[in-house]
Amino acid sequence: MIEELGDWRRTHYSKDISSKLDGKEAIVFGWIEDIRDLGKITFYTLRDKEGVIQITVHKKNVSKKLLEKLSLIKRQYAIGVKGIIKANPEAPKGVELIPLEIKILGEAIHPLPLDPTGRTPAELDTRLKARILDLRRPESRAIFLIRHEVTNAIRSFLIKKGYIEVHTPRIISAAAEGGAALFKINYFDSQAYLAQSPELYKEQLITVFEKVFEIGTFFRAEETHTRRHLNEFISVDLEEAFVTMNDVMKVQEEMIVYAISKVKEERKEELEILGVNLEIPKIPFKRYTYDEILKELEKAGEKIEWGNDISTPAYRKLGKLHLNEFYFIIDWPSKTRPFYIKPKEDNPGLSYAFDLMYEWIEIASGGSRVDKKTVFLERLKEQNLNPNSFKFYLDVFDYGMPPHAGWGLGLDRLIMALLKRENIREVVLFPRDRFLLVP
Ligand code: AMO
Repeated sequence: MIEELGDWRRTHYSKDISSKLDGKEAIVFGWIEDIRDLGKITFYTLRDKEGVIQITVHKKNVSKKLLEKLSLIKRQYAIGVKGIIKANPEAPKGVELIPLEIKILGEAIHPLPLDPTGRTPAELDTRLKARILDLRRPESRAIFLIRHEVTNAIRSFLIKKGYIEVHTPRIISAAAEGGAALFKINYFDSQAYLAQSPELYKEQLITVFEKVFEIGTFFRAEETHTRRHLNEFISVDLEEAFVTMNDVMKVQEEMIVYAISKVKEERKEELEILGVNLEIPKIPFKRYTYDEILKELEKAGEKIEWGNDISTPAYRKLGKLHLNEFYFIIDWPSKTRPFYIKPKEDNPGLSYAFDLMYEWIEIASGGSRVDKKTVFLERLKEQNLNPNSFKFYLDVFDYGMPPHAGWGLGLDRLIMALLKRENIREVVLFPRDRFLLVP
């Protein structure tokens, strides 16, 4: 028996109901989290987006009609309650709502596929299948409220620093991050791809706006199934004209410190629910050269040939040596980096590239960019890429390309690191990997 909302509108969120409002009437909406029937009295815990309020029913004081309706209610029903606020030192937060009238607005089937109170623990796989119920668990909700805070802090920090927010295309004609990991799509009579990053668009845009950023979804057709890779992820991208890698690394570390301090200020309750003690890292973050990291790894028994990328087991080892630490790895061999990264003028085997790490996880990468057409063409050749595919970008070199630098930061990975979650899927609402396309 589902009712209409009619002219009922919320007067208070749960958090606004206090003992000071004793005797006042209120309309609240939400989901029934818990029901405790003690015989003469029944307690309902109603949850809305701000918290919980206790609805207390003294059966002998309630009309038969209301009692009948109350008897239909089960956990996770969406309901509205019109009632009188009552101060009661024994109730949670010293206040409860005594119902006069209720509306059942949405029913829930039982048994539920997942216990949204989290009292019956479930594996991540099961949780992701019933994700919307899982998101009602206090821990899941806390993760996404913190994620919202971080995104908000990043955006306002960058805007305050004079960066312009842009939106680049998701449907593109050529790879910017290496051909292997592209999703192909049919685009009318031709073939197109889902963008892996905004790289070559943000680089063009600095010739107009000088300082740009984008927060958006990007796609990688990687088949690897790991705890830190998804096929769809959110990247925070930044690009700036007339600066070098060191300048944008500074922006990045300051932005992270700002976001962490905002979370500490605004989301104490959520951090407590997650049992996370966030520390504000000191800046500047440490900078290690690729060579220094190789030496450190060798000492720890992990030999990497110079010129190779760092393997996952080696990263794992690094994580143990850099506990609780954000750090940069700089001066990467050019051949390990994409074609748009600038080789050093005096030593082209090395590049102006950096990665930001947290323990063993790469959070971001970036660098100074190739700003000369001849060098760009050479880099394409080195990486066996066809210059015709990049004509749209090569043209920009003929319109006044300044020196520039930038980075891309995986938002999901940053949240994972800050909240010490083991699996990236925990911090993404509806993660996409090879095996997860639904929900
Ligand atoms: P890169 O390919 O290193 O660089 O990506 C930047 C950051 O994005 C995140 N990331 C991912 N997160 C989850 N799942 C994935 N499959 C995934 N792939 C990448 C990581 C990574 O550090 N254009 C450059 C950036 C730049 O130079 O501006 C780029 O895309 O946190």
